[in-house]
Amino acid sequence: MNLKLLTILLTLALLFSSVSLAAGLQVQVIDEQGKPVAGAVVFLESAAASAAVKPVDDARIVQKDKTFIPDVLVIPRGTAVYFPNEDTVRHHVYSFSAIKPFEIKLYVGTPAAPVLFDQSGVAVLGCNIHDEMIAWVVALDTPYYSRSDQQGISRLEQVPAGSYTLRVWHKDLLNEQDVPRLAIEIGQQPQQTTVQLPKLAPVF
Ligand SMILES: [Cu+2]
Repeated sequence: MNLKLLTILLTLALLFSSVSLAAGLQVQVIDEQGKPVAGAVVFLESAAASAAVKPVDDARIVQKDKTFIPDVLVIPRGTAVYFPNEDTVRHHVYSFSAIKPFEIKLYVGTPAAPVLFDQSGVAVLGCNIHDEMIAWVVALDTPYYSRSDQQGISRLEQVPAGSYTLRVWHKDLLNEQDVPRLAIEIGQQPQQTTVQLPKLAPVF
């Protein structure tokens, strides 16, 4: 085999291997009336996705001006979350949610120990002092997730080919049963789909 042919074959091999990793999915999230829904958490679940989960570093929800920032934190299961208080008033962060009941009693500054979210699911957080403070930790059993933008568009890149369940969570969904569960096949080619959410009911 001559060198030129070998070079061409190697280039083709590299090209195809990068294509197989780069299969992307674009999802538009819309509401009952067909309007774009921003801030939805779009994710792909499968046994292989679960096995690929790795915690991320430096996940945090800051308290500033008596508000949780961000109000929705999306993390892979197994991630530890810090709760620094940047206000001068004290906060008392807690959750009664099944995946991680906890409380961090009245404090200022950053509590030394982060809270480990080792199970997947959604935890609703509040502050014992300020009733209007609310946040959600969405701990996912997959590394393949993204948030929808103002146009309701979310993009999932670098998803390995395979069979997945496409799910879309939003903080204004009434309950867990309303989270769609759609079978989807991810192949070598980029694809697009639309997910319509049932009735949304804003908490605040
Ligand atoms: Cu507070």
